Amino acid sequence: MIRLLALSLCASLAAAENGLAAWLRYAPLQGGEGYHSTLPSHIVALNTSSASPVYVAGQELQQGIQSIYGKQCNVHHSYYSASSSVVVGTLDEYTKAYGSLSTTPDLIEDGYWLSTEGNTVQILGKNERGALYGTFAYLSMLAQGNLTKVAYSSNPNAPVRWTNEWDNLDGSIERGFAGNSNWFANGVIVSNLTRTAEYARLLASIGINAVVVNNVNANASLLTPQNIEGLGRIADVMRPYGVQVGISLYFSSPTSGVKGQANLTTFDPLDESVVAWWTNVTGQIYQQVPDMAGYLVKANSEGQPGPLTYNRTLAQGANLFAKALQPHGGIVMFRAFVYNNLNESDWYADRANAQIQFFKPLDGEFDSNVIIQIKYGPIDFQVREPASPLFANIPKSNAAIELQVTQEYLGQQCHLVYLAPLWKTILDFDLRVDNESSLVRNVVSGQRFNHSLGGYAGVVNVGTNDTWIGSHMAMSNLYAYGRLAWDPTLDSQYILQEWIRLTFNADQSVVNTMTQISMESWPAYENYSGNLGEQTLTDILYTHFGPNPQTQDNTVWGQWTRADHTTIGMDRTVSNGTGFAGNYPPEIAAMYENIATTPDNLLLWFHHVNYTHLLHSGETVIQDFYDQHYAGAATAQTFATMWESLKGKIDDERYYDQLFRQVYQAGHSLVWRDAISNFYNNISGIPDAAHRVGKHPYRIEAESMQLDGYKPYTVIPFEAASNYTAIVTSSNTTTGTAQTMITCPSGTYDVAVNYFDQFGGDSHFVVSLNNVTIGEWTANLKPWIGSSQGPRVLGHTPSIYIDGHSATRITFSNVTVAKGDMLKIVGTPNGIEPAPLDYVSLLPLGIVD
Ligand code: GCW
Repeated sequence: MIRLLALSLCASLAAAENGLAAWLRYAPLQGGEGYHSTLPSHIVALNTSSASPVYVAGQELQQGIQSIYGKQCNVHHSYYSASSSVVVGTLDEYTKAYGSLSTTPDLIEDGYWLSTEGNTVQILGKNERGALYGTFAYLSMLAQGNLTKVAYSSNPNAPVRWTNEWDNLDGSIERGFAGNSNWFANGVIVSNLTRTAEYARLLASIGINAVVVNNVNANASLLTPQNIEGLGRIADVMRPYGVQVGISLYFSSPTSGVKGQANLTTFDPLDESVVAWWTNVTGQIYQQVPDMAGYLVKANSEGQPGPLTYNRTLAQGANLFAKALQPHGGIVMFRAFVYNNLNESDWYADRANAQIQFFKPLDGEFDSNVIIQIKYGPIDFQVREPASPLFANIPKSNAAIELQVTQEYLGQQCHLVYLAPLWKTILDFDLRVDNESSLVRNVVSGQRFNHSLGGYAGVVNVGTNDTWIGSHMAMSNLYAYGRLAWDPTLDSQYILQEWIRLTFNADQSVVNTMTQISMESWPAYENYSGNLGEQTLTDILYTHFGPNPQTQDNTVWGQWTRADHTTIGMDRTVSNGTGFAGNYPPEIAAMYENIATTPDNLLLWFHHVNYTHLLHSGETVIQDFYDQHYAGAATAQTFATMWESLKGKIDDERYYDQLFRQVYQAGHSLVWRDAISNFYNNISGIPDAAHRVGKHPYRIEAESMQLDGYKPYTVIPFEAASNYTAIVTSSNTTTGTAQTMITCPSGTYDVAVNYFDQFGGDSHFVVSLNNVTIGEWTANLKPWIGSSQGPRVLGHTPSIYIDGHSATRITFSNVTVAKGDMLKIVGTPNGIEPAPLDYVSLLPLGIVD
């Protein structure tokens, strides 16, 4: 039971809360002075080298205790006798200095022992890194005002707890929504690595032990002597935090003409010259980075080269690197994300089967330092997927799970989606291999199939933005990722509340409000994007951000829904479909094979059914689609209003930044709701029993207004605009006016305007009633480009089109409107953006549509 200091509730609202300190703010606790006698007076950090994690631990303790409680402690680096102290070091060093503990804690690599009982706080690691982890655990308690007496050991669930960063050498980040790379620019590694060190510190505090610094879509020129030297510098700044560097490799590097390296005519993994090339380059890297963690390889996937070019197996490809790394103690993370383009007219084709087809036959052929890195679901980081069956099919191989902290398909940090509950559905899933308990988390820890290697890879994609990944609230996902990689049995809400107390404060209403928003966020996003196992339904051919369901089908990418006028869903049964369900062990295969035992939330993932098919809930598929999309968007509206209750309870800087995002999300969730509902309403022809879809009594369509200098515009995809139509100015230089007389009863209304904010122009809009302006704005929710950033900037991938990504709502509240008033909108185009407008809603207070 955690006892929090009563006074911690009023943690001070510190200035300059830009997010950079994340959960390591060490915010002063008001009244902290009263606890000085309970806190240590001396810090003993048993290492004198300033580059060692134990030394860093000493500094952190000093800084934390000073900052949180205002107590100044001296740091000593060897045995020191004091009546009250905290000693941090490896168990071995401690024993040498202070003698044995009465009972030796049972520690594995990276594990720690933390005791706050008695006069001396002991923080003892199996290794230095463990000692630092224990230090952060202790500081987390202190920062939460938790001074309870504890004595426990903590060991990581798995040895591999890495992040993957999809940073390109030019400084851009694939699927990054928070600015440019902190470590690459213009093809080389930057000289100022301050943020890189700060990132390592954050990662150490949640138990992450390595960072793969470059994109899996790798570039051979990472391997120039200059860049290898740069990797050494990155490793040097991360090492004091116990964070190792790993790199992604481009499989055909030997033939890529890498400057300063030999250029071969083949990259065949069995060719001796290729083996020698990689052995040599690997040696060069270990010269600069003696503790390099290893390589990450994406081969023969999405256009990347690989061993299949030479008719070699993926195992032969992986083992090429494994052998080069083996003498140095490095690991190969070999990605299972391998698939070919497919033809949708083949009913039996299924991208979800690809991993099994490629990897299952190779089980037993991978070297012992290869880990197969498997995305949590068989497709690609969708809002809901079943656990990848590959976890059950390669018992002789080491396995790791790949999670995505960056919200590529889940709102790109512009929608709040707390991901821990999603990840837990996979980690806690029991695959029933050999009819025995086979939780995914026990497979990746190595426990289930007796492997010493395994673990976690989290795609984070931090950028130069102060918030690290693009929004303050999204950082709960990075925190949760680290905490779950350490201990996947932790509860999602428990982790979240720890994060809230550290990142904001412990005020009960702050904790409760943020908890409610976060815990409702994934279900809400699932409901308004793609429920019933229908995937995220975003635009998979363009930005992966807004709605565009038809992009799923008629492509070679295999993320099909197979929706037609009467039916929808992928038949993945063995009896009549792609056979995917049969990839699971028998108990699970039987569950998914049978429509009656398939959970509703994965129905369309496994079965092709009529829109009128009845769910377990008793509702039809189509009606449930409508209902859930309305329910999800309705929930998203409440996030903004709940957030408003935090005014004055957290710092203004982060309050306003997140409020801006919640308002944006509330508006964009309606875009999602309408787009998906209209799309399926249109294709199925089945009306919404609740008469909502396509019926918007409060809306005035822009195209139905009296237009001058504006003209109607047919939006593609049609469902991204109300009534499928928007208006745009007649040219990119002429101002347009749309007006209409108000026919609704006089009263007070919220006036919502839906417009499109394209990339490539900042149009200006003025809304007036009888020529009295009620609001004006510029459509410039700009995405981050280059290094320009700002607190009111959205980080999602931009769209140059009038579509579901650019569709945006702005609302002016409590406007007095009289019947007969003239509502007028004047739009001034800018750049490529022709001041596009969709509709105006006059909403009686309390109504959102
Ligand atoms: O889903 C796709 C992403 C790509 C990514 C790929 C992968 C790095 O859209 O951006 O490439 O997955 O995971 O390899």
